Amino acid sequence: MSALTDSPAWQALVAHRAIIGRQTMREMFRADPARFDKFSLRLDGLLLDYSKNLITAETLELLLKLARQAKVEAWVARMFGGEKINTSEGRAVLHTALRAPRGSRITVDGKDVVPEVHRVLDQMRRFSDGVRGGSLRGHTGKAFRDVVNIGIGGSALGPLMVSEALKPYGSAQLNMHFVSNVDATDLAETTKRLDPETTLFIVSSKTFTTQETLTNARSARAWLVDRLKSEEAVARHFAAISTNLAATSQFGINPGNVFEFWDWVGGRYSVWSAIGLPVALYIGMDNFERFLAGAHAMDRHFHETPLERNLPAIMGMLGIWYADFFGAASNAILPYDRYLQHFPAYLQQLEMESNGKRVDREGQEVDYATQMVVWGEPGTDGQHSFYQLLHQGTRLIPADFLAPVTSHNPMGDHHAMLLSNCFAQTEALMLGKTAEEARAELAAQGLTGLELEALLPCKVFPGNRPTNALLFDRLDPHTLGMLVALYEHKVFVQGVVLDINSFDQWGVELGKQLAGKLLPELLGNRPVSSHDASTNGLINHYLVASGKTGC
Ligand code: G6Q
Repeated sequence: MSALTDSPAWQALVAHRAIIGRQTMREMFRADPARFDKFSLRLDGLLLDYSKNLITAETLELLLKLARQAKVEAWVARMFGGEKINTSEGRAVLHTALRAPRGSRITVDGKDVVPEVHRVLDQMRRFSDGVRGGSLRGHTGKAFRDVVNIGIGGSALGPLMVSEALKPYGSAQLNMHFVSNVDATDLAETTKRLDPETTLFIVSSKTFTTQETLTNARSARAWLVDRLKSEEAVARHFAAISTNLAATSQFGINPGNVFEFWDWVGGRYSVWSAIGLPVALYIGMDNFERFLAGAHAMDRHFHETPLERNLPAIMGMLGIWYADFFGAASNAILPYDRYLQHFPAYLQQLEMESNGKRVDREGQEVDYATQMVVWGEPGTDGQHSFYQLLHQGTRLIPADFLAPVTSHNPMGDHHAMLLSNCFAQTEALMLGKTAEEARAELAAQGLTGLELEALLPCKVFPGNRPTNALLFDRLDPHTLGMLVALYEHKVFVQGVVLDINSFDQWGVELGKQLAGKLLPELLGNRPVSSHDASTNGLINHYLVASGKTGC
């Protein structure tokens, strides 16, 4: 047993789990009409209803004891204070500094980073105002109409998710495109519809060494130079965002179009930095700053609020409750808002790359579950496909339902219908349908005898399936900033309690190394025998089938 699973707080939860296992949420709600008031929290326009969870007041008390045993509050202070808590990379973790107001002071190695952050934000404002206002134009003097972000992972998912989520605030003059995959189809299908004279490329890469991004950037550059018949055009049509300024200059990007960020910003936490430039271009810098302000409001809440009323802490501990004490292996993210269609994919990276680890901070293999698989789809679409498994499958899948009170697109009763589906699903997942209820329903439909008995088991829903509901007034920049920061801090709480470094990603680095290793063999024309039989077989099949080599 590890120190964590052997600890009093963990063992108390193991014992408590057995008691909770004998209760149902149905009974809990029946016994306590004030359950919603007890287990819901409000922050600005955000409501978290966590009353439909398999918890009692005692459960929460025990979960927060575990959080305190792990010294969550002290770790929060260490992160906000710029301590190098990303130990395997020797870095501070300061995405919170990216949304700190002008004039605050946050130091790394004795240096206040806030002025640097605002220097780059000011540069982003000048650039985005210039592009949106038409003073920054392409090589032939035309205003930009299309922006193509070339980047992958943390340098793509954030700008993509936020641009889509804040579409109602987007410029009607600019079309946003995101090219991430090294599959040439991504770039080819994007450029097919573009006019090079009015296209701006943004190459986003923290390291500026990522194979996919640099390959796409080189091909985009060749496309532009070929179409505009000018090497000089690159200076006006390319911008770059990176921590590696030497590499951006080597690539030939005009230094005036290079936006810096810092090694204390993790890729998946970087949308608040210049990596958010495509967002700023699309929604304007004032709205981008509202997005930052929303995140800052959540930072303050997280930093200053006792765990009992702390949204990220509560959500984080509920996740641990299901992953480690109920054996839940996955967590569904179900936004009832079309604009949040990329939110599940965004959280997939944020959560799974941060806490998908198998050793603790001391390098010991853990004997408890870490990150659940995160997945999801928007709204009622999911109801017509995978919700079946949520209701009647054999697995317990805690789910987060997210929905706006007000739609950006009021149209008849659409929004009331959307929300009625959302609320009804959380209710059904909690209540289920007993055999008696199902029997009465079937009897009312006129079924009797063997026919009724045969159908009965299929009509029973076990219920007792936990959900969180996050309601917000409207999906505006401030609210989205709060939501994203809420999940970032939830991940942090879980990482601290599970004794994980949430801020490295060696699994991603492995992919980067492997990609380069095999490539020469595919580019060559000699059969290979240096790998295992399967890998040799795949490479040799490719070489033969693509006509590069004989049999
Ligand atoms: C994020 C990860 C990873 C990274 C991409 C792109 O936290 O480190 O998703 O963002 O691999 O890396 P670059 O920005 O360096 O190109």
